[in-house]
Amino acid sequence: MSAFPQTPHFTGLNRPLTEEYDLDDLVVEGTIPAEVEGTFFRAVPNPTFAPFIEDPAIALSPDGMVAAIRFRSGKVSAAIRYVDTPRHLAEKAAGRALFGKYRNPYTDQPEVAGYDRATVNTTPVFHGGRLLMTKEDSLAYQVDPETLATVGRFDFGGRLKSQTFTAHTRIDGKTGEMFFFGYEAQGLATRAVSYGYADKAGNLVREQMFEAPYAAMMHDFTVTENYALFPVYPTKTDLARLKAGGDHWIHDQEEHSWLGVMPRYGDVSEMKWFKGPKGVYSFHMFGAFEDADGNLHMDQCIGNSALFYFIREASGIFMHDREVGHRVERWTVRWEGAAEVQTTVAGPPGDFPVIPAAQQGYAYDHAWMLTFNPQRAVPPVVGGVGNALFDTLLRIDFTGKPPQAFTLPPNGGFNEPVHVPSREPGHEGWLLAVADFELSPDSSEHACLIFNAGDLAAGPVAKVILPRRQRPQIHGCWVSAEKLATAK
Ligand code: V55
Ligand code: FE
Repeated sequence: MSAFPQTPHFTGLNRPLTEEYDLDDLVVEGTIPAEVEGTFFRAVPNPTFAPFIEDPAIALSPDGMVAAIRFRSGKVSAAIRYVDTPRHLAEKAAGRALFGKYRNPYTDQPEVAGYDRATVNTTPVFHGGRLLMTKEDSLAYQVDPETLATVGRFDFGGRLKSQTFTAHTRIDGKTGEMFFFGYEAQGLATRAVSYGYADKAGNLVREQMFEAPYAAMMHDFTVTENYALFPVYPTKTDLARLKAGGDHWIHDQEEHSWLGVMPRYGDVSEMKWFKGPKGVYSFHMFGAFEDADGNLHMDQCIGNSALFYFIREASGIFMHDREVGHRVERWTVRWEGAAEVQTTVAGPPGDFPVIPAAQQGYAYDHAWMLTFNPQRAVPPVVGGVGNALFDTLLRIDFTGKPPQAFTLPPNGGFNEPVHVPSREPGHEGWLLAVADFELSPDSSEHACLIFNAGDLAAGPVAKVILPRRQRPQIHGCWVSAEKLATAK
């Protein structure tokens, strides 16, 4: 096995994990709230073999692993497993990397020509009794929530036409329907976007195809009670570039962003395109909602260029992270109104926005996200896709109340939190987040911290010690014990 490059993508907190494991009876400091009963699933990409080709976007390509932290009657256990995709199994059998650059099959070894390149390394989703591991460049894979064993590729029993399935579905907080999309849905670099939804039980109801203004990285989308909103930002792909062995993504600073809006149960022929600002990018939206005056509002973590430095560099955009102008921004449109989005700054720099699951599709007045403490002078801990972990968990209030925050010690970084609702009226529930602490270049500590979601400044109410190494997480999801009992 060849050695991993000694770059930040493969060293420190990002150094590869070499085991799968199950651990019982974890040590807990403090008291786990009785309402925290269920499983916290996390997508934790892990590079199994050293790459054989230079790739600026290598950080997006590691094999999908799923990590579970299970809370059962005050006892906590943890597990981590690979998703056994054909790609992972082929490389494991060969004992070396066979797949080349991020989303470029023209750079693969000849023996895997035509293979499913899925890594499903981005988001665990639980819907209709199924745990799905997802990534936007492929279909999802179903995983057994109890054993974490891979069930297989998921396409609604052969009914899905799209070749891709987003890592950001939206599950309506009232109806339980899952809305989803897939871009490059008819093959590499196609403008085709699939839009569909499944009923509460997980049955596909409808799937349609539409064309995006250009073939772009459409990472997330939103729904309101009556509309589906598809943001398109100018990080673009191109088939000729891929065939020449080039990079999947080049950011076009001079191109407009767009917001496609259609009735969520309607026909794609009803889509209206609203023009947005030039050159901006957002990975993640908080959510979207309709107000009493017929406006549609969508809140997002946005910046003035591609948000990953490696995509900016590959695009010839030499902009330091400080110059990107990260912020929370609200986009507002009216179905019958002007053909441009109105923008309003609505919060600080940061990412990984979370709203209560019950508010998905409906108005929310507060949310949580990760950010950097602006008072801190030391550089962030190196880790994760962007090589910089957020040090602060933040509650932001859209009604004008001041934010609340909790900052880790200087060697710590947060992964995306999950929200656990409370049954107590007026209680904002609980937030669970894994914190990674760097001790030295080759040692680290990890813990799952539990906060009262309405009182972050009080610090964690409980801390679960994770005694073995973790991998930096992309996204996570919380599945209550009640929902786990519906698993198929
Ligand atoms: C992101 C992550 C991805 C990806 C595209 O966090 C975007 C953003 C881990 O994979 O493929
Ligand atoms: Fe994401």
